Amino acid sequence: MKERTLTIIKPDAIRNKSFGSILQILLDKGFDVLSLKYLKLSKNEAEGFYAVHKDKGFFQELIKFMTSGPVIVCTLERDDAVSYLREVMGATDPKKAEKSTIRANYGTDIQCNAIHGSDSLENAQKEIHYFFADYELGSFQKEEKIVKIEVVRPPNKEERF
Ligand code: RTP
Ligand code: MG
Repeated sequence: MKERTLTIIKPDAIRNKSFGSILQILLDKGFDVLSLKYLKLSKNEAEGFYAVHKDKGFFQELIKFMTSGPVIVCTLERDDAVSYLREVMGATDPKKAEKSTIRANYGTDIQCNAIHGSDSLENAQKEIHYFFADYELGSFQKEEKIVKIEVVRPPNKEERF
């Protein structure tokens, strides 16, 4: 069944320029992007978002990390989006993540692990609305039916320069 989930491409993946590859992986895995923002979280916003971890020993470090630079926040849609995104992301600690996962390939350590994904359908709803109003969530399929989309081939490397 189609579900929506929230992902955040974290500051480490923006800094090391892997965010383009990560977005492409998500598209290749069949996720539709319903909304996307490039923003820098304030301390308050990061603390609110990760409030569930406020009593954990790593909380202050997590907030410092998540506010250390811009992030990309996206609403994704796909069959079984919540659990499938977690599978594609891999374990929290990139060293323990399955080989082909995003965190194994683009994460550095248990904190700088490149990507966030909602951990339940209920939290996905809350997290999506933490960043996006209903009117900002494009309906991918509906728009496809009414708008004739002309697919233009992107230029290859030689043509671009
Ligand atoms: P996320 O919420 O970002 O998708 O990550 P997760 O579910 O895999 O892991 P969670 O336990 O929810 O932890 C949230 C984020 O906090 C940082 N973290 N640091 N230093 C540490 O021991 C530690 N543990 C967690 C990571 O950035 C983790 O993704
Ligand atoms: Mg989590």
